[in-house]
Amino acid sequence: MKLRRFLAPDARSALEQIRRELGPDAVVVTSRKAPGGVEFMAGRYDELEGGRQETAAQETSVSERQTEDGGLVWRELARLRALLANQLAGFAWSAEKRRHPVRVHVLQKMLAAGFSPRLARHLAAGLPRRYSAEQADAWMRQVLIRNLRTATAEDMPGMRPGVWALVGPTGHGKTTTLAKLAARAALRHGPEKVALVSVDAYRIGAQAQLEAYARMMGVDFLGLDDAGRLGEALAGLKAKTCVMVDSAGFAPGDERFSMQMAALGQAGATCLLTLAASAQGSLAERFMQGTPSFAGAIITKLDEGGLCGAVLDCLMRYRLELSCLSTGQRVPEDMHAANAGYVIDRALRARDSGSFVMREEDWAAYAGLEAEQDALKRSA
Ligand SMILES: Nc1nc2c(ncn2[C@@H]2O[C@H](COP(=O)(O)OP(=O)(O)O)[C@@H](O)[C@H]2O)c(=O)[nH]1
Ligand SMILES: [Mg+2]
Repeated sequence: MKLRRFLAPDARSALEQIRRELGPDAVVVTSRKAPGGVEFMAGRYDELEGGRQETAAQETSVSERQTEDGGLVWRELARLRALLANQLAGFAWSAEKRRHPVRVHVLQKMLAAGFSPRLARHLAAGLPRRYSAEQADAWMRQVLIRNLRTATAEDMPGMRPGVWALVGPTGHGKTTTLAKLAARAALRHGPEKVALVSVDAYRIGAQAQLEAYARMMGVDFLGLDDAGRLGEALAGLKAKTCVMVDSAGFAPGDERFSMQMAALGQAGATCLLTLAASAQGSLAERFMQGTPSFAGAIITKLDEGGLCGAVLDCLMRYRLELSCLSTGQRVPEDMHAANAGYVIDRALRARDSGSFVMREEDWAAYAGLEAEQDALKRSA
């Protein structure tokens, strides 16, 4: 590894000089006071890694104790590199804010609405130059709307013949939404042509709740104790135009969820992931990464406020179609066709409150922590 010496009047200008000359991958190995300011010894990280490989090649000839010490040194260097990345990111954030205030405005607005840093950075980087903040807002809105795939009112679950199943985590509104969709299906096809089926044998009272809805609508109800029996049950429901299936709620990694999905798929059901608007991005993403067989997604509880950017972000990145929207508990009223403009405006207007609002000084710290974590991950 080649080390270079940097002398500057203070630490800040030394770090800026290092970044300018060695790039963002620089590692500071030592720093000390020197006549005329501070002296830093720094090198490039890739050269450091070269050094690490050399060490690995020589590993057979060194004692165990030396290897341990070597590990400590590399870990310490990785930590230093992460700290440096943090400081530089803080400077870079302030510089970016001075140089491209509108780009930073876009980034902040998207992050504040709950969109992922990945999508926010991507959009901010693509912002046309010389846009005012107002132009940037309109551009961002349009890009988001264009990238959200939505079903038409005619494509809402239950409008066309078929077997429709709502799946997802517990408590996000599957049963309530299914009842609303079944009510619409009964209006469209006639109540005698619609059946409500529940395969949720986990939650006490889940089937009774759906059965009560079925009675009110005058549609047939069938309760199964296992999704695996849906196929044979459907054989007895051939006369129905629409069969609406309620399922048990599970966490994304739960193998019972995968088994239920497999059984629903085998029975030919069209499965729609049902998520509350304020679901965390990590929850939505884990469902989408784990199960590629969703035909679309339904967003519920839009009336509850909260940030819906994260769910929309996942729909966009995983190219999953938004099927319809639920905006309240009333059956069947609070149900709407998917509308990209409406949900994107809602997402962009939503704000955290109290201690969760990012203040101006938090942003630089946020940028620094992100950079620090990235650096640590890369060194691991
Ligand atoms: N505010 C609001 N509450 C809803 C909405 N959809 C469902 N709920 C309520 O959320 C709770 C859980 O709903 P449920 O349908 O049982 O969820 P499931 O466990 O996924 O079947 C119930 O109290 C519902 O009334 C909605 O769009 N808005
Ligand atoms: Mg339920």
